[in-house]
Order: sequence, then C-alpha cells, then structure tokens
Amino acid sequence: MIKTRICDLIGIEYPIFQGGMAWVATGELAAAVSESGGLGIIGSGQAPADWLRAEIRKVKAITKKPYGVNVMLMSPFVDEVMQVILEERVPVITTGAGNPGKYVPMLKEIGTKIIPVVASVALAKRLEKAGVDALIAEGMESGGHIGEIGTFPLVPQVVDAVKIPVIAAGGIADGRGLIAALALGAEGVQMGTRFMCAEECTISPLIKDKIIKAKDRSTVITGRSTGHPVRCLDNHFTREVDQYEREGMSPDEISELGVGRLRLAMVDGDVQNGSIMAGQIAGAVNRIEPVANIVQDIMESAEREFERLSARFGERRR
Ligand code: TUI
Repeated sequence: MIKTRICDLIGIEYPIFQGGMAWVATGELAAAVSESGGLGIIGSGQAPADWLRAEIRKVKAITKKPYGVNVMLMSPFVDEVMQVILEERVPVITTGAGNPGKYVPMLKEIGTKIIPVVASVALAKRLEKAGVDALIAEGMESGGHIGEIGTFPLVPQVVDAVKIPVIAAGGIADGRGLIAALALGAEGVQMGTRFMCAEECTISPLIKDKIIKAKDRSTVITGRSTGHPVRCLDNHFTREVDQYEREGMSPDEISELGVGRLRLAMVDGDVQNGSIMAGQIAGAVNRIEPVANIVQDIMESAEREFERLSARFGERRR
C-alpha cells in the first residue's frame, strides 16, 4: 500500500490529486476523484463566487470525502472566492499563479489545509515560513501557465529545501510517474491531463479526442514575451500567437489575444481557435475511461512497478 504523510494530513486513501484546472475541473470531476480515494479539486479559475459555491454544493451532494478548490490568485474575484471557501468550510485549497501568503491566517483558523503550487525553491521556502501545510512542485511539463524548471530538477530541490510534504506535478499520468515522484522525495502526485480524459470530465469530447491523438511533441509554449508562458496543444491559435510574438507585437496585445480562449476550447470545443491547455504527457493519455478506473490503474501500475524494481534491484545484499 502506497500511503504517505499527505494521505494522513488530508484524509485520503491514495496520494493522487486531480489538478484544479480552470474550465475543466468542475464539481462532477472533483467529486468522482474524491469518491475514488484521491483528492478531487474544483478549478475556480476566473469564475465568480456564485459559480464556485454551486460546484462545491455538487461535490458535497455526491461525496462525504475530502475535496479541494484551486484558487487562481490572478483572478479578479479572488477575495469573493476566498469568502466562499471560508463559508463552505472547504477542507483543502490549492493555489496557482501567485503567493497566497496573506490568506494563510484566516484559512488556518477554520482548519482548511493550504497547498500552494510553486515553480521555484525560493517561493517554496517563503510559503513554508508563512505556514502552509504542503506544496505542489509543478514542472514546466505541465499544461497551462508554467514556470521555467522541469519536474525532475524541481522536485528534489524543493524537497531538500522544506520539511512539509511535497506533491510532484508536471509530466505525470500513470503509476510509473507516481513511483518516480516518490523516488524524487515527493509524497504524492497531481495529474491534470489524464483526468481531462475521464468520462466524468465535462469538457467537449472534441478536446478529449485531441488529447488522445496527441503525441510526445504535440504541445507548444506561447506567451513567453508576456512573462506568463502557457503550454497548449499546437493548433491554429498557438501558431497565430507565435507569429505575432515573432513580429514583435506588444506583450499587452499578446495577452489580449488569449482572453476567452480557454473557455472557447474546453466548453465550446473549438479545437482550432481555442487554447487547449494540456501537458507534455498528453501523448501518453490514450483513452477515455471512468475516474475510478484511472485511479485504480495508477495505483495498480505503481505497485507493479515498485515490485518490478524491488525484484530487479532489491536483492543485492542477500
Ligand atoms: O496556475 C497554474 N497554471 C494555470 S492557472 C491557469 S488559469 C487561466 N485562465 C485563463 C487564461 C489563462 C490561464 C491555467 N494554468 N499553475 C500553477 C503555477 N503557479 N505555476 C506557476 C505558478 C506561479 C507563478 C508565479 C506561482 C507563483 C508565482 O509568483 C508568486 C511570487 O510571489 O513570485
């Protein structure tokens, strides 16, 4: 049985988080992941507080198990979103795209566990000092807004810099990735792209099909000139942005091009003009299946992989 400190800290069976993806991770998906023994996380993105409250209520109606909400700290609604989290007594929050330090005291007061996403050792250290409960170290293999460092170099450096549990994210979609993350010193994994292809994920089937057809080199990074690089599946939109960046369009204008594109992809299924945020591991996600199967497959394959390594390398001293 693969159990770690993170399982005890938040009361989950398996050390698997489902990434809190904006426009993707609805209450339906989060509830299914939590009910299967992982941590389901609602992606609040730039959604208003009322939307979030409705999604939280959906989760509460389906499962009594712990769940989380991802707070995108650049959202214009971040203060209202935090208010809903307090009122609904959400057990776990993850945060992205900023420093959640100022919200730590009020969340601690009601016992909400705070698990920020970091892409650097410096922020990891600052947030541990601010009193957060654990960290997600997210490498640039991830989809969406990314940092500069890959998962393999980032995770061990964050693990060495802090005492709190670290979850690895970026480029992980199966049991091999879970075992590798544990070997790097992480105590769990967060996966986004794999859960996009869950039956319970409400995104357009056209997007799921794109992920299933994706290969190892199907993602590209755009928006470097804006200081906020984003990883997406290559399509008409990413090629257009790339060309404008080469031609020297201003960072503000480049950012403007992205407005509304994530929704256009995920909800409307516009595979050419939308922003299909997905990670480099998309090439290894090959089928649509129920969340319960995904979680079982990850845990069974992790245990198989661990057995294989033990049989191969564990008998040296006998
Ligand atoms: O947050 C993410 N990935 C995301 S957020 C997102 S939402 C969106 N919605 C509409 C359009 C575009 C995007 C999509 N993907 N990952 C977690 C993450 N956080 N990675 C890197 C960071 C990060 C970046 C800067 C964390 C902190 C930070 O600066 C804080 C500081 O104080 O330096």
